[in-house]
Amino acid sequence: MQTLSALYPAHLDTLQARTRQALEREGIDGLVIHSGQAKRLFLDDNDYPFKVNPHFKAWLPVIDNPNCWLIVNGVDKPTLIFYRPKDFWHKVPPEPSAFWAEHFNIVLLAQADAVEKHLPYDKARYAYIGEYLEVARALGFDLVNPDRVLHYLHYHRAYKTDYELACMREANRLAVAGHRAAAEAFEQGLSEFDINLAYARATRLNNNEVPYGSIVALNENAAILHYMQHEAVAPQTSRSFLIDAGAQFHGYAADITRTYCRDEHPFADLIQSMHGVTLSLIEQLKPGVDYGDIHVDAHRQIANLLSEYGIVNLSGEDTLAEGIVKTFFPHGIGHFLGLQVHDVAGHVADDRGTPKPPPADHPFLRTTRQVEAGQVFTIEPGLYFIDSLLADLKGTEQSRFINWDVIDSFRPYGGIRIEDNIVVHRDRNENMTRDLGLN
Ligand SMILES: [Mn+2]
Repeated sequence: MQTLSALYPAHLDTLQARTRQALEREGIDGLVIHSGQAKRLFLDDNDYPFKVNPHFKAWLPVIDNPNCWLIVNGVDKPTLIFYRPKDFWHKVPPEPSAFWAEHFNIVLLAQADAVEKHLPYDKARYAYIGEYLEVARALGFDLVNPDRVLHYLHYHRAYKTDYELACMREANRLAVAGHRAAAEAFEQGLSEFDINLAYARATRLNNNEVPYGSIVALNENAAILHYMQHEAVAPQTSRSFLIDAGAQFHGYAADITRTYCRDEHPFADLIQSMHGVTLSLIEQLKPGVDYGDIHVDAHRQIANLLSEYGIVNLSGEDTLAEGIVKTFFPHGIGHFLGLQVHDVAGHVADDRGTPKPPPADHPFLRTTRQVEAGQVFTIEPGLYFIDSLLADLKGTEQSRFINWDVIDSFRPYGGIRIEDNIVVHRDRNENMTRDLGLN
C-alpha cells in the first residue's frame, strides 16, 4: 500500500508530538506501552480472543501479537519489543518487514518473561500504559496509566491523522462489501446465521476480527438494540432486516447500520424517511456545532415522523413536548469512531479531562464535545417498536395520544437504524460510507 507508507511518517510525528506534551505534563521521561497478554478462561487451558491495547495499535498496525512492548519518549526513534517465541503449537509472527518497520528500533523477544532486560532501567521516570497492573508492578513501575497522560492522549486522539483516515476509509470499504452481501442474503431469505456468514465471507473478517459483535436481526429481533444471537434457522417469512456490522483495517473501525424491508408496507417508507433523517443530521455536523445539539434535533425529526406516520395522534411539536420520542429512539445519536468503535474522550471538555457529562434527559449520548475538523463520528438515528418500552408508555398518561393499532402493524418489523461514518473537514463533510455507494 503505497499511500499508507507515504502517510505513516506524519502520523508518527503527530504521536511523537502528543507524547512529548503528555510527558511534560506528567514530568517523566517516557511511556512503556504493553500490547497485552493472553487471558486464560477460568479452569480451562484455552485463551479468550486477544484484543490489543488501543494505545499500542495507535502506533503501528500490529493487532494480533501479545507480549509486545513499545518504549516511546516523543523524541527518539521508538523501540518496539516484538514477541517472537519458539513455539510449535502456534503460528509465530514473521519478523516485521511492513512499511512501518523501518520507523522502529526492533528487538525480538523469544520469551515473554524475559522482557525486563530490554526495558528502561530507571522505572521511576517511565509510566506503564496497559491492562496488566500486576505485570507493571512486578517489573517495578510505580506509575501505571497516569490520568494526566491518558486524558491528554485520549482527548487528542479525536483528531485523526491522514494515515488514520486512510485506514478508516479502507475499513468502510470492507464493511460496505459485507453489507452488500448481507442484503443479498436477506433477499434470498437466509437465516441470521447464514447472513452473518455471507458478511464474513465478503469482509474477509471472522467474528473475532470485527470491531464489535455484528448485529444481524430479522423481523422482531430488529427491535433488540444489541441483539447478539445469530439464529441458525430462517424464519418462515423474513419481512425486515437490520444489520449493524463493522470492519477493521490496521486496527481502525468502521461501524455501519442499514435496515431493509421486503414488503410494500409503511415500514418500507419509514426506512426511507429515516435515511432522510440521517442525511439531514449529517449536514448539521460542522466545526463549532455542539454534538449534543444534533442529538436534540434527531428527537425533533423523529417526533415529526411519529406524527406523519400516524403512530402518534399529535403534531410533531406536541409529540416532542410530551416526551414520547424516547420510547421509539432510546439511544444516543452516535459517537466518536477510530481505534475503538466507541472511541474515547466523548465526555470531556478539554485535554485535562474536565468532565462534560451528557445532559440528565439524554443519558445515553456518547459524546458531548464540540464538533471540530479532523474528527470522525457516526450518525445513527433509530426508530424502534420495543415491546418493553411500549408497555411502559401504555402505563402513562401519554398512552391516549398513541395509535396502538398502527403500532401493532409495525411491531413485526422490529425497528430501523441508519448509520453512516463521517469525517468532518474544515469546509465539508466526507461520508465514508455513502461515498462507496451504499445508500
Ligand atoms: Mn455505532
